[in-house]
Amino acid sequence: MQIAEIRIRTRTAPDELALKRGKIALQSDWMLQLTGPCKVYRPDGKPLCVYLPGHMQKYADDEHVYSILHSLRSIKSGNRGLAGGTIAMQHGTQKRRYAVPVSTSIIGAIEDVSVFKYCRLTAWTGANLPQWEYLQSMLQHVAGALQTYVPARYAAQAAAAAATLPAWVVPGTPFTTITVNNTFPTGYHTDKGDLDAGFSAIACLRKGTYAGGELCFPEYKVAVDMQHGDLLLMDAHDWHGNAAIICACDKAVKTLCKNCQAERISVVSYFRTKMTKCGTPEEQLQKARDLLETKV
Ligand SMILES: O=C(O)CCC(=O)C(=O)O
Repeated sequence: MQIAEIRIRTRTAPDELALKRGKIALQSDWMLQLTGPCKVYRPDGKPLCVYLPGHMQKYADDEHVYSILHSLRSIKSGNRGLAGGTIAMQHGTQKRRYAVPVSTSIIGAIEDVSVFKYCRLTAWTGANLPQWEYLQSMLQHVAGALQTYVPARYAAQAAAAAATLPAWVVPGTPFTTITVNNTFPTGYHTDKGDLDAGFSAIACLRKGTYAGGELCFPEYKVAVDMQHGDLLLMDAHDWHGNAAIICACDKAVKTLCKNCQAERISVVSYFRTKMTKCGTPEEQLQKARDLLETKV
């Protein structure tokens, strides 16, 4: 594939960027929209993203892949921080901000975060192993693109994967963990917990008709409107977020549209840094049992 190379400039001052934290992207936040295959470099010469239109077409069109990803929409989380967005509520004289539960789920492996003090396959993954295995050829295709187009980042991530017990790595990939988002715009955020030297990958599936949802890098005023089957490889440590999703029935939606069924699924693949430290599944299971016993 012929791929254009673009070097971009910083277009937003740090203080202006800081004001955008958690906010939904606006059309005025970008000056350049990527429309064809390209590799974009930051002013410091490091890769920001690689846009590969249609690279995931075969998998996006696979109805079984779609039905698995679509089924995940019922899992909601209020743990996405800035990415999930917040709503303000008045409590007497005080205004507080609350996280909005959004359709986002983590599949694959995760280290000992939050209340779970042991490494594990996430609940959905453990309960849906055939579906999880079915998704793996798609994830291997994503990994192939990473290796071809961002070889140094792939090598760093593959080294981390090689230093991790195979039980925690998606076979044939340098990914431990996948986030599946369904039809909500992420507020401007940077990703946390994934490998600094690595790169993330976002595959997009679309159903129905909607406008918006562009993914924007506000520091550089660059955006991409991912279509069905597109893949974006990106440095998720740069600020990024989506524009509002306006579906065909003219509503801004934060979940799959109940009227017109417009849907945007994004599948984000990455390596979680702390997974290199996870013991065997048997050790982690014992840790979980020990913790349970101390609580009883
Ligand atoms: O859906 C997208 O385009 C972005 C997803 C994202 O940035 C995230 O899940 O952290």
